[in-house]
Amino acid sequence: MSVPASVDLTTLENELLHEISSAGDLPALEAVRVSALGKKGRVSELMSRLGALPVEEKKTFGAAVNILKSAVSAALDARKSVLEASALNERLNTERADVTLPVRLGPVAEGRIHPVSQVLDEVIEIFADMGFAVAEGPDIETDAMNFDKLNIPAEHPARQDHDTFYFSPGSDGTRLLLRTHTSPVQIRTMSTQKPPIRIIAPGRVYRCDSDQTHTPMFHQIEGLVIDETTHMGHLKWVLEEFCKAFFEVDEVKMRFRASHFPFTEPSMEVDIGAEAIGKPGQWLEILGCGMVHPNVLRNCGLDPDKYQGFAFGMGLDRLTMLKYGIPDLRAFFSGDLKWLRHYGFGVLDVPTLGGGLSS
Ligand code: 2U9
Repeated sequence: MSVPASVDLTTLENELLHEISSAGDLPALEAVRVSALGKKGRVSELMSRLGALPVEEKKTFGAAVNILKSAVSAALDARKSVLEASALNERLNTERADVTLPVRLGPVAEGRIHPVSQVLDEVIEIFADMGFAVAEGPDIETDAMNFDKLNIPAEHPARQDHDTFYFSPGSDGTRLLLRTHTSPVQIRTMSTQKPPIRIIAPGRVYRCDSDQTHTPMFHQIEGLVIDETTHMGHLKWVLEEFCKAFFEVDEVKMRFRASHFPFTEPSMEVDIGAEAIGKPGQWLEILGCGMVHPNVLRNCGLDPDKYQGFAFGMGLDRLTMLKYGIPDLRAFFSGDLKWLRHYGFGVLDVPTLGGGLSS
């Protein structure tokens, strides 16, 4: 292969120098550079043809292409300096620093902790102080973990109350579901750990229910204590200590009403005197609880003649609304920044018992 006579280096140089001087901004100049000196650029193409030339021609043509390349490079550099200077001038002329503007706070001061996260941290802090560990489990569960082991067999009416979201059955016929309560976490704990057990299980739960006071996903916190001599006196003491610490009051009136849950026997619902949130004369239902049903203990491999204990459950979202006077549950999940700025907590306001939970 030889260099065609039509390759006129002077014409090419003139063309390229013209393109360089016409480039109006830095991206346009870069495009010219690539089209001339890039791997497949017009000057680089010439270089790649050198190898095919006879020795004498190679020398003269090679030298000429090198001169062209240097001229183009120098022109590119010069134009780049001019364009950079004018870009800087343009910014200096148009951008202004207004030193009278208020200082921006930055992410740590401006970010907000969601009230439910804040209340979760408060509750964990209170129970940690009483020796409870935090246990967690999967949101997707089996029928066995969510219902059967909790003494809620297939035909049990409580299954209807739970408005369960089911997945399509797998090839082996098993149906997974979104947990309707965090109780499977306690089942998993009792099945794998030897008592004494003292845990709280916070997390998201799901029920196919949506109106002013129900959302399809909400937050629960449940607790479980299992030991050889645990009794209802312990249950009442733990819950009273919790309520006093959570509502940040010295005394709290509590009312235990008989109730029924398949997984506890006896079972109770607990109301507190609404003085705790500044509404004297009223009662507020805040949680359910009971002594763990012997069937549940057996289902987890524990001997009910040796071990016993209590469990309780409460809705974190409801606790949050009560403590912080937030009226609308649905706003919790709407992602509205205005709402979060109003009801949210400072990133550094970490709740501690010593420093005050919410101050
Ligand atoms: C095991 C054994 C027993 C957890 C309990 C309640 C009572 C209860 C509700 C409160 C408001 C659910 O969010 S809510 O709608 N919960 O009333 N929960 S006893 O009992 C258990 C859990 C696990 C193994």
